[in-house]
Amino acid sequence: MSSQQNRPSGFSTRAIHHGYQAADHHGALVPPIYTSATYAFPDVAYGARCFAGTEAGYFYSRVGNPTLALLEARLASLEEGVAAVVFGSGMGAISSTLWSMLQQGDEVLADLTLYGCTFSLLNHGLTQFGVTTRHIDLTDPNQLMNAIGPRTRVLYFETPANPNMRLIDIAAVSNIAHRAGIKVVVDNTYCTPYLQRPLTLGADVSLHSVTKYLGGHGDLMAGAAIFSDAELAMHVRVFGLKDMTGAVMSSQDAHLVMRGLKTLSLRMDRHCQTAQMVAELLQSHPATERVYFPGLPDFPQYELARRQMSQFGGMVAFELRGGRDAGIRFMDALQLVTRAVSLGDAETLAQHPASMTHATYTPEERAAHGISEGLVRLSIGLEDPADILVDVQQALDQAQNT
Ligand code: 3LM
Repeated sequence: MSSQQNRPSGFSTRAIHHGYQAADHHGALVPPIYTSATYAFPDVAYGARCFAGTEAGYFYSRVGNPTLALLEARLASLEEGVAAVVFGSGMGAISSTLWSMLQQGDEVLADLTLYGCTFSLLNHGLTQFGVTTRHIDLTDPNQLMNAIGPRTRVLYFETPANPNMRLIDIAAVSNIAHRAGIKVVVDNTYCTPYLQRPLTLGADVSLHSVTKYLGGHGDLMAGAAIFSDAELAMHVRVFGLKDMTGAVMSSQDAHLVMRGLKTLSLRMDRHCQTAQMVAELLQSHPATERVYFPGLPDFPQYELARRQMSQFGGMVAFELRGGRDAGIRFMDALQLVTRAVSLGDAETLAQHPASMTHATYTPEERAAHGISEGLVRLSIGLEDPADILVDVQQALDQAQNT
């Protein structure tokens, strides 16, 4: 959307307005929710053209729906992509996209650390169909140069990675991958397009668990893929989503996501500010051994974070002296902070990756992939910062004293 004098609208304005004109909908301020699964054809020839792809109309909501289409246009605008496809969950987005991009015999190169279910999809799921994955340390782009093989088709990573906050230099690795003809797929869930736009740095696909910050209220499951190439987006829609996974988002959930997007920038500013305070508290407390937060000046990739992200995010991970037992004592002592997986909600959440989100790795795999058994992960919420800090402080004190 552009406003007066063709000045491009800012991020928050597009998150609220992009793609919708109330005048086209009886003046309704909030876009309608189209719940219809199917669509009436004026005649048989029209329906046949829809199925042949020569007519742009809607014909079945697994392939396209006006409410989902508005959300897709908004996400494409926010990520600065050319097209987006939404899904019923983040895993729906990831699996539909990868299923569409890979064939038997192909190889994925992935960073060492990935969200647990993505790791399982790559190492236990796609392997059943002859697609293999090799994990390399992508924090060193030189490793990529030497690792690309004749079967490599896709480079896949998260930045920051769930749960240990490794950062990958999107521009550097995309450059190397593209010279070898390899597509770059980035999971941008932790940042959202408000903090980081992978497509502008050279990636081909930016993926989201929309369940997290984009929805923002812990009340829906959804996913999205945003593309720099309209042809790939169409292939993922009409093959990956329509024929392979069927992981379609409901239009009621699309409505809730658009409601969440209206406050995305406000929420992210607050998540980031409070996370910085919590990370600094953790770092200054004698109970902690190590804190992983890109906004701490001694974070090993602090400079990359400043270059690639507009703020440092709302996720913090740390290890306590005393390892796993101390971490569990800390979590069990929390009173305000909720013990739960997921992230990006208004509520501050604490979870233990080794026994929860990353239980899909064996203990040996976790050790090899940089996920320690004592790691605790916090998703910093929107409560009053002082209340979060007091709770974290008292739980740290208790973890240390036992
Ligand atoms: C979690 N993560 O607590 P859905 N990509 C990333 C993610 O963090 C996730 C997905 C994709 C968590 C969920 S663990 C059982 C709970 C970086 C999800 C998958 O399918 O929408 O859950 O997204 O870290």
